[in-house]
This record gives sequence, structure tokens and C-alpha cells, in this order.
Amino acid sequence: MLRVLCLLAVVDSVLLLDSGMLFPRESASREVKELNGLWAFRADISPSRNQGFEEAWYKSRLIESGPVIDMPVPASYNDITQDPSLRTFTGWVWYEREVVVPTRWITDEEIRVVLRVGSAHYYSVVWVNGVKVTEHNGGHLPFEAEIGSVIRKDPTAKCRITIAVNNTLTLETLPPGTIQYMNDPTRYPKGFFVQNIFFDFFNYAGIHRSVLLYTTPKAFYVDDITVVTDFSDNAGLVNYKVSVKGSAAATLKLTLMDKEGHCVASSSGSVGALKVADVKLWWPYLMHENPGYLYSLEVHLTAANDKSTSEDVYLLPVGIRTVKVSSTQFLINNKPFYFHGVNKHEDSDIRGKGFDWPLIVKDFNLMKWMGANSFRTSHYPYAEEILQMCDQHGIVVIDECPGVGIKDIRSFGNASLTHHLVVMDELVRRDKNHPSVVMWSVANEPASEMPPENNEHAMASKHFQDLISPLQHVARCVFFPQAPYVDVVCVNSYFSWYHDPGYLEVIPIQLNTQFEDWYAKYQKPIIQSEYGADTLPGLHNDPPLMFTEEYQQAVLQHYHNVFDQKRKHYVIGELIWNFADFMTVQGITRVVGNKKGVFTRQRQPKAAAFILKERYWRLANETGKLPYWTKYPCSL
Ligand code: GCB
Repeated sequence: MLRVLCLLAVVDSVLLLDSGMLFPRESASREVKELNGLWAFRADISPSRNQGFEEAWYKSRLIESGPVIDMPVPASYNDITQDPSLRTFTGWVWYEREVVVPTRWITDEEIRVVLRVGSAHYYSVVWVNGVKVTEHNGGHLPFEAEIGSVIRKDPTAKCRITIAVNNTLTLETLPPGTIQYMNDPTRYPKGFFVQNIFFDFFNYAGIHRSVLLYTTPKAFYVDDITVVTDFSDNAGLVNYKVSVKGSAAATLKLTLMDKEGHCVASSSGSVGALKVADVKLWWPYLMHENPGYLYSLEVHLTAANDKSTSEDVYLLPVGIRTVKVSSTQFLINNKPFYFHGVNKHEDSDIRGKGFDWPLIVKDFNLMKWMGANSFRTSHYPYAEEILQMCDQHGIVVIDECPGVGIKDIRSFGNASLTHHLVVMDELVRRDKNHPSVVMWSVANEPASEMPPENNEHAMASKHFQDLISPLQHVARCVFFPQAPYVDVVCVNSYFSWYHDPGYLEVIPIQLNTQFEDWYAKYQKPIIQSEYGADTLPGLHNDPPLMFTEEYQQAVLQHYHNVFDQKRKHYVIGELIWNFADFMTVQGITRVVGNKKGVFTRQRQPKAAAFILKERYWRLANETGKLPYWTKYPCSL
């Protein structure tokens, strides 16, 4: 099976959305209050799943309309209880939390109070004290609502936040899905239905990322910042654009500071360029002894009237780097970059897709241990905190939108296209300033055999290309009819697994043919964006048999031999499927999930992890410069 995914690369954008989505950061003018912890929770198990709306559960405390249980936020709700029906629940679930808002945020009318949800899967409606403040369509990106006027209505009341989340996937969601009712009473219980999906991971649901309250000044504030960087010789360049919202006339000052806090450049005005002498470039991990160098851009807005001066301050980490693509190479800072990395999932025991710092830090330690310099956010945008870690550690990211499992012809209409574009827009708006993000992925394995005029994803690729204005290092998307819009071809293939299962000897010839054919067709560099084999840890057989640790090792070695020939020419990367085992729907090809991880779901290495570790460090030694601390492996 030869599967190709559709990629777009980097990186400035003209956005359709009319407001920014800066990550909430504390500063002299901004405060942040995290609302993570236990929320009251109830799944609407009524046959229509609509009882909550019919009875307006948001109007009073959730406990007043029925029983509630404790639900941690952030977390998927599926694996938290012992209730099998909640594990596979489809429909509306209701979350509620009462919050004590600092008095000053209420009494001071000059403060803008914003409620932000990092992500909730899939469709969300949010009320504050019974008043609807926002709704959002999409499961992997943040959304916000200004709530100051609502909480000021009754300053003495607690602030009650109710969030209803619905995980139903339709032909127009990303990813798509369908609901199928089984109406035969001789075979199924009354009202029985299933959610069909066409992708290979569990449709975890709930509030997956942090819920926050944060403040900015109200009269004016920094709404969005876009930076695009460049360099020539020793001089770095940070082109910036700041969008300011609010009524007051304000003065804008920008200061770029190095890691020690010294000012290295300054400017004023909403559009401009900062020049940095003796620039320290942002380099990927294992390409430089000091990877992930970040400057800090302080954006300072001030406005004064006769009585007082007020200000808004936002600090944005900035990595100065360039990305270019030729017909055979991927260049970061004009040097060839070879992706030796992993595909991941946001997935773990109990938490499902819920954000979890210990898991994230462990994963980064494992990636660095094995010498991975990159990963792809298969198959949806990951938490912003993960991208921040990538910026800091120099881990390069292919940033994927949730366009996965787009197989049904009915998902190829205008409504799907419009939603796809909005999601891409939200993704770029959120992630455009991360130096680690070097490529956008528009879709994984859509039905690309459809002719372009019927192919929503071809259209999405094209429209998206129109959206990203080519200020610098823009690359475009991939697969057959869309080739004009891409810079890098990414290919997923599972020779000797889904094809010719058990016959390792086909790998050299089939992989070679795959690369030669794609290169002959497009003359664009190619990444092997998935390859691998399901492996049950502890299962052994020699000679290797499928599902044993020996077989996974052998598949990898056969692939690696071909990569070593082709990387001298136009193959620019290899990303193993998958970093760790992950949960899927139940089915006859999955043994409690997909087992193609080189780590178990609990992050313990299978034998293949050591093969990759040996290889990735060898590749790094050939092409890069190891950081000074690699002399001290315990620091990994
Ligand atoms: C793929 C998909 C990925 C699956 C993988 C597999 O091509 O992109 O989502 O999990 O194959 O293991 O089948």
C-alpha cells in the first residue's frame, strides 16, 4: 500500500480570522489564572442527546439538574471511569466549574477578562453564569471569549463556567465520521448506533487542554504579532507586524532581547524590521552545539491621557532561522537538514489525549535520548506547550491539521472545504511564530485519486497556498493532482506489512521503486513520513515473524538500507510510525490499540528503539554538531 500525504511548508500568513490567538502569558499588564482541576461532569445519555439543551442545564448549577461526577481537566473523559458506556460515548457531555475571580478584575472596568479553552473535542458551547459567550467548531485548536461584561452583571456572584462538548463527527468535520443507526430489533438493542471513523486512533473526547482566564487592558491591547525572520552573514532580521485592538491611541515600542536579557535591537510602529548584529541563529537539535536559541521580543504599548498612563506588554519568544527547499534538499539556515525523527500521537493511559506535563517532558527526554531531531504532529495540531518545548530544544516540527481519514466522496463538498480552510487558518494563526514549525501538513492520506475539481483537499491546498503570503521560505503541498502546490513529497508505506505481509525481502525493491517513481514524477524532495510494523513487546521469534520484536527490527533495518542510498540524492527524511503504541477503536487488526510504537504506551523501549537510537546518533554525527552536554549522557 502506497500512501501519500499532503504537506505545505512554511510560514507567513494572511489570515481570514479577524483576531489573533496569542498564547496567554503573564506580563506587567497581563495576569493568567488556570482553571485546571476537577470539574463537575455529566454525559447527556438521553436518546436524543439533547436533554441538556431542552432543560437548559447551563441556567443553574449542573448538580441541580441531575447527578454529576468529578472529571479532571485537562483529560479525555473516556478512560477515567469504569463505565463502558462513557468510554465510547457519543454526544453532548457537560462540564461545569465555579471560579473565584479576583475582585479587581471585576471592579476595574479597564480590565479585559478573557476565557480561553486550549482545546475541547469536537464542538463546544460555553456559558458564563448562564449566558452563552461562545461556541467553537473543531477539536484541536484554542478558542476564547471576552467575559468581563457577563461577570460584572452580578459582582457578588461566583463565576460559573459551563462547557458542553460534543464529539460527534460528521462528513464535514475534521476528521470526518458518520453515525450509523442499527435499527434491526432482532440484532441490536433499541436506539443502538455507532460512530464510524476512517482513521486509526481512538476518538478521545472532552476538554483536552488547559482552561484559563487571562486579562489584558481593555482600552487597547496587543491582539496579534507575526514575525518572519531572515539573516545575511552575521546580521539577523526580524520582520514583524503587530496588530493592536482597542480605541485609545497608543504608542508601540518593540525591544528584542537576547537570552541574558540584553537589548539587541529596538523599533517602534506596528510594522517594521529589527536588525540583530552577531545573530545567534535558531538551530535544530544535533545540528549545532547550542540548539534552540531564542530571543525575546517585548512588545510594549502605551497610551497616556491627562490623568494617567496605561500600558500593555507582551513577550514573544523568537528564533531567527530560515527554511528553503530545493528539488533535492531541505535547508535550515542554508544548511541541508535531514529529518531523523518520529510520528507521534497525543495519547496515554488514563488521560487519553489530555495535556500532561510529566508525559510531555518524558517524551522529549526519550526523543532526545534516541537522537530524534524532528516529529510530525500526526494527525492533528498538538498543544501549544509542546511546540514551545520544540522551540526551546530545537526539535523540528511538521505541523499537521486534523485532515485525516477523508475518504468519503461526501466529504469533498464546499462545506468541507470551507471548514478545512478555517481550521488551517486557525492553525497558522496559532503556530506561525514557532521557529520549530518548518512545514504545514494539510491532510494525511485523503482520497487523492479524486480529480482535482472534485477534490476538496486539492482545493484546500491551493487556497491555502493563496493564503500564505510568500514572504520567505514558503514551500507547498504534495500529492499527485496537487503537486504544483507543494514543495516536499511525503510518503507513507508499509511494505512487508499491509502488503506482502511477512516477506521482508520485498522491501528493498518496493521501496526503491516507490522513491524513484515519486521523484521521477515531481522532482521534489521526499520524506518517508511513515513506515513500521506492529510489535508486541516481549514477543520473540527468530527467524523474525510478524508482531515480534525481531520483525520490527528487521523491517527498520531493511528500510534504513534503502534510505542510506537515497538520502545521498533526494530523500530528506525518515519518520518512524510510531513513537509509542497508541489507542485505536477495537477491531480485528488491533490488539488493544496500534502497536507500531518503538516505545510501549507506557514509554518503555522495544528492541527497535535501540536500532533507531544507534542510527539517529550516527546520522547526527555525520551531519551535525553534537551539543556539549552529550558528553554527559546522564543529563539526557
Ligand atoms: C497510516 C496512517 C496512520 C496509521 C498507520 C497504521 O498510514 O497514516 O494513521 O495508524 O498507517 O499503522 O496503519
